[in-house]
Amino acid sequence: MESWRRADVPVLPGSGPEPRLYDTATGELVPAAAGRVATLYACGITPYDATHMGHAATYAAWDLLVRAWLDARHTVVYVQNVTDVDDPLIERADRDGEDWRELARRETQRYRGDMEALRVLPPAHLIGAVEALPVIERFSARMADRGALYNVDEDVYFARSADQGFGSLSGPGTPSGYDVAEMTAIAAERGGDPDRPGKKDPLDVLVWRAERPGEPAWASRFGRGRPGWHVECAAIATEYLGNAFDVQAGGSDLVFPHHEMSASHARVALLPPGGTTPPSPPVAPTSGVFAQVYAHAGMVSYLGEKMSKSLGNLVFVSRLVADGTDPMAIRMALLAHHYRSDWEWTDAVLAGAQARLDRWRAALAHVEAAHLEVPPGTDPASPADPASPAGLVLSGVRARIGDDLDAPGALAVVDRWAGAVLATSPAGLTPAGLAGARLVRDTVDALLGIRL
Ligand code: 5CA
Ligand code: ZN
Repeated sequence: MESWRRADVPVLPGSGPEPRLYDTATGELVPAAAGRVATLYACGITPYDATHMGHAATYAAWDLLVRAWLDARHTVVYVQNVTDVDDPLIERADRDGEDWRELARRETQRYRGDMEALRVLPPAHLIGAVEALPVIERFSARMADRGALYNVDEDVYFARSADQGFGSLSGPGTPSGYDVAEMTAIAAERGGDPDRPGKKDPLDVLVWRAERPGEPAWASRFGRGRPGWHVECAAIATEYLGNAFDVQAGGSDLVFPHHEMSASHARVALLPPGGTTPPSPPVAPTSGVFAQVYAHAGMVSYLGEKMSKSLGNLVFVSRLVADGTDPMAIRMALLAHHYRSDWEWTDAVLAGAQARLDRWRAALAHVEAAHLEVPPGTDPASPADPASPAGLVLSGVRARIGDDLDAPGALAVVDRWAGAVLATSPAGLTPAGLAGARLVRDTVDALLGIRL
């Protein structure tokens, strides 16, 4: 499906450091990309309601990664799915007496607008589950050919016993360290059906759901029905990024079962026919199949609970913007929290972000208002004096973002510059200071996605 429009990204002098990310599977800080072409799969929305601050925070985090990669002179290939057919979408459409396709179309379009407003750079491929049905069927057929699928009535399940690497993202020995009992409890909360009779293992997941009356269904080699959730991402990610890619990203609610299962599906589907998965333990997730690094964002809560479409405690990007909030203040509010921490959205968070944005803009305006002239021949994209205040902002922001996307640290770097500028009397401002202010403006735009 169509992605969204790309905001301009100023090119900064020199190049940034190789960004490092915390890998959920190993607990280590590792280079996010292995080669010159950096590849990212970020799990996308289920479009049955508008983009809330939790979604926005998660996508803003991956946007920092994309921007840091571009600044480190990588070619970036970014893929995101849209779960445009799934239980919650169908349930919401039924509740509201709306066609599920129309609901998905409208909310996906609203999401595009929200991402544009927040200056989140678009993925090269935004892929809906429905348009990817042939890809998902082909991928599922590979799992079937390797003997990993079985039926419960007409529904098709993945036997996790087919993958001896199962658990390598979140199981025993990983930082999450979930045992089977914990996995079973979490699966029940997150769309799984551990108690369904007839399954070989409570943790086996649905790959193809047979048609139910009144539900959307498509013909396939598994009969008429629709795909399960985990196979959707496994199939789309490998189709567009290849068998191995750099980063899979999502909120921490996706660690298990979603990302564990997608990787498990892929290990099985990508085996040579007749093969078995490598012995366990341990099968390192860096074994060359699927994502090499797993990045997870913390949960944003509101009124004391995780912001969630199913709970309904939501603050929507589109509503705030329609009410006159500057999207850059929203983005500033998101970046004021480290992407891996859980945090709570409040009015005070937004007010603080607006004040910070105002202060940065005031600092820029203060320098511009001195009517200085940048000396002729000064190229705004030429390497700045690294020891100048603006040069220190550039290197400081680069260093903080390159270190596991430390946006709060980066904001503090810019705060110090703004404070120093605002404390300087107009007589103390210099032409070099004006060139520097423009470099800070471009740094904040290119690396943080905030336009002053
Ligand atoms: N379509 C699937 C992924 S394939 C899905 O989880 N959709 S979603 O609309 O529920 O969530 C989209 C993204 O936002 C996911 O990465 C999810 O982890 C993240 N997310 C959802 N709620 C929150 C929240 N309260 N805080 C932070 N991130 C959240
Ligand atoms: Zn996904």
